[in-house]
Amino acid sequence: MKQAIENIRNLAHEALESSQSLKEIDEIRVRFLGKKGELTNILKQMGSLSAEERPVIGQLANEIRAKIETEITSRISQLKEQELERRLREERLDVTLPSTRHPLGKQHPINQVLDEVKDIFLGMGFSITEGPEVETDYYNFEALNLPKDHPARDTQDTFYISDNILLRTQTSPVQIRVMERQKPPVRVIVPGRVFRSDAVDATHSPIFHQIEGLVVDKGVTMADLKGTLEIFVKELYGPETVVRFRPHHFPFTEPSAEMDIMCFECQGKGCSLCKGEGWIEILGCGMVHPKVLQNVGIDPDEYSGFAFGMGLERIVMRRYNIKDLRLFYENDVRFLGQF
Ligand code: 2U9
Repeated sequence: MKQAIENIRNLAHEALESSQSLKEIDEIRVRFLGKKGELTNILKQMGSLSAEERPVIGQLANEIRAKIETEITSRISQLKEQELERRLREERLDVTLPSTRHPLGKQHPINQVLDEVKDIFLGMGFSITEGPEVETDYYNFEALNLPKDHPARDTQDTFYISDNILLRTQTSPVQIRVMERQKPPVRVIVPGRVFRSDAVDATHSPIFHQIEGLVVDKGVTMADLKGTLEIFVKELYGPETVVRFRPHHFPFTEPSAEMDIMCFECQGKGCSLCKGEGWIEILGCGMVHPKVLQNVGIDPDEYSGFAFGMGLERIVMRRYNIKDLRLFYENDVRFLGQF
């Protein structure tokens, strides 16, 4: 029996040495050490031994079992080590290899310029406010000195949802809401989408973006308006930018003006960018109409204010000499990827 046990040790050793998988090792363990394993079978015959032989064989058998188990454990870690090395070898990442480029998305050009404009006005102490796109006739028109039958209403082809509910045609209703809930001083800019049932073409879209601004306080003058807007365009287009104000009319401001900058393409000589004008219209502005202040319970004899509004797409188109506004919405990555 002693020899048989020695044989088992040798057989187990050889089998483990040539084993190539954890599964194989497990089969070897079962074959030799399992309930019906060869070593177990031998031990079952211990009854046939003499009293002096039994402890010797017993001890030898336990030694061999321990040896086989130790060899199984080390063979398992050996195979695992080899597997790891193989994977490290085969899965070695050559970081110098060019990776598959995942084109990174970019901020939409309109949002890029919007953030620039926001930063400029935040820098001048303005806060940013937003408001509902679905508005009432009162906030979008009445409160802005555009009574029901006012002709200017027609200039703005409005999406009416019902008699009194519409999609806002400018962000001004938000400023009305601000003045209702916050007494002067007020110093806000209001960016957002506006809606006009214009036919889509190279310069018109039923949805576009505006930024409007409002300052209301004691003693606010046209000079404050001109100074503030001049700083704005010099920040946006550069310190050498030349501006001019042309008298204009808006129902919600009096006096009103439109502000142009000298064309940065032709320095005023006239070119395709400025359509030969030499000047590029940037925004409309004016002193808040006293009626508008009264509509929100602000006494125009005590307070005054200025307001302005600009179309964002227009600003971006001028900056990048983009001729067709539809490019902003068609999500053509060849176009968007340029910014
Ligand atoms: C209040 C009072 C006055 C906002 C203003 C403009 C002039 C203006 C146009 C720019 C291009 C609209 O997108 S556009 O077509 N807007 O020219 N907007 S003054 O005046 C206000 C706003 C709110 C309470």
